[in-house]
Amino acid sequence: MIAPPLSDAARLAATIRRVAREAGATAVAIADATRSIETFERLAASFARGDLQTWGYDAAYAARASDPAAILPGARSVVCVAVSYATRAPARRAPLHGRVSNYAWSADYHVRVRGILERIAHEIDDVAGTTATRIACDTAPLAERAFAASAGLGWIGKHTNLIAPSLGSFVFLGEIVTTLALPPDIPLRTSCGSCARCVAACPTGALRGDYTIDATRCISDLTQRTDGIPRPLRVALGDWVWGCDLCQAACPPTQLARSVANDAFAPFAADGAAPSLVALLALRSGAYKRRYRTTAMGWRGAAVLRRNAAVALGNGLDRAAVPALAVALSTDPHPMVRGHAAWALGRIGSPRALAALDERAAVERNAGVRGEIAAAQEAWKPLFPVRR
Ligand code: B12
Ligand code: SF4
Ligand code: SF4
Repeated sequence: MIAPPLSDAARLAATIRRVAREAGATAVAIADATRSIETFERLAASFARGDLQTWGYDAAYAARASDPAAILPGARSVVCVAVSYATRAPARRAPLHGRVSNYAWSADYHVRVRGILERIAHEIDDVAGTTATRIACDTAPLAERAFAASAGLGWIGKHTNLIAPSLGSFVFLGEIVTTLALPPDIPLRTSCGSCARCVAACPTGALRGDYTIDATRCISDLTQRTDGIPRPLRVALGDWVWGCDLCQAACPPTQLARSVANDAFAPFAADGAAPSLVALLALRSGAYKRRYRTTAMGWRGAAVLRRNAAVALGNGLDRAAVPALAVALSTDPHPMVRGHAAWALGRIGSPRALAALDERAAVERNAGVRGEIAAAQEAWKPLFPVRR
């Protein structure tokens, strides 16, 4: 039998796939750029519930993110790539060391994924001539998971991440929106069925089990906030200082894909995945820029990492952390860090920790920090009523 000739669009799609793989994409698929009403409704419902409160997304954002034409007038196709960042698990963690999520312990993925996308976009320009393209990887209002799912790149799990067949969910996404009409791929017909392991693994109850998330409870969001971490959620953070992998680590398709390892995303340094919390608590702006500017942890500032280190030290319940926390409480220039150090000292609750709280209570002027100190002391009052 003689194979029918490929149309120009199909030939171009095949070239795009080849170039994408050569450039470093682990998987590539194409979606129609038609506005998705289902995506709009899901996003708008999530924002109306307040799930993404910390991100300020609203119905207008939902309308833009579900319509590629909002970022590129005349958009016809969305080329979606997945870049695996699965890497071998780091060595066992040591006491007084925190935990950084898989996605942030190496070179900033935005840079790498953008490089791949730019190469594909150049190819499209070269081959197709007058087409317009727009690149997206966290940088444009586009529901990246939804378009990747509609391209058949994978399916959205109850942990809300896109799971790619044989790669699992440890994949970054990136898209090229183009005015070129390319033959779209077919969406997968897969769902989680009765599995709910990710829901059980989530320590904060962020996952509802209906493919939605209350992101205000997600550790990934909490560790990136620039204001305080709500007191009732601090214990659930455990030793995470940036991001969280627990729901994905519990996910069977992701576990099955463990053998896939992309060395481009291996930890920068031994302490990249498990940094010393005492060192992190003392991190100042200059060292922060040198150490973290080239990672996905390099955009919220040093004080956020010091705050997260304080919480993780409090959760470690190790008295060896008390001297460093006492120094942070009395000298850190940022009230948010002093406040969380007070919380951590209260959680450890050793005589030295409680003494540090008493000493600072006598001189602290910031009302927020005074409130944190008082709350930390309060917890111990029934045990030591004569102390104060
Ligand atoms: C804001 C944001 C966050 C927030 C909110 C996360 C969230 N789940 O919404 C926080 C800070 C918590 C976060 C955390 C993480 N993020 Co984030 N994040 C984003 C960002 C910038 C916007 C996401 C957004 O609009 N959320 C709003 C919700 C309502 O929409 P959504 O999750 O995109 O998709 C929903 C709809 O598409 C809808 N949907 C639409 N059609 C359909 C059809 C069906 C059948 C179903 C079931 C659902 C469905 O369901 C989806 C799930 O709720 C995207 C980049 C982008 N522009 O898309 C990256 C992105 C989603 N994040 C990413 C990553 C890697 C992470 C983390 C894994 C990092 C980490 N280890 O800490 C965690 C995962 C936490 C989790 N369980 O979701 C990747 C996800 C890759 C993947 N495989 O899915 C993205 C795509 C960045 C990228 N370019 O690679 N993130
Ligand atoms: S990333 Fe962590 S906190 Fe967020 S939903 Fe997954 S398990 Fe829960
Ligand atoms: S753990 Fe189970 S329920 Fe959660 S995303 Fe993975 S397959 Fe789906």
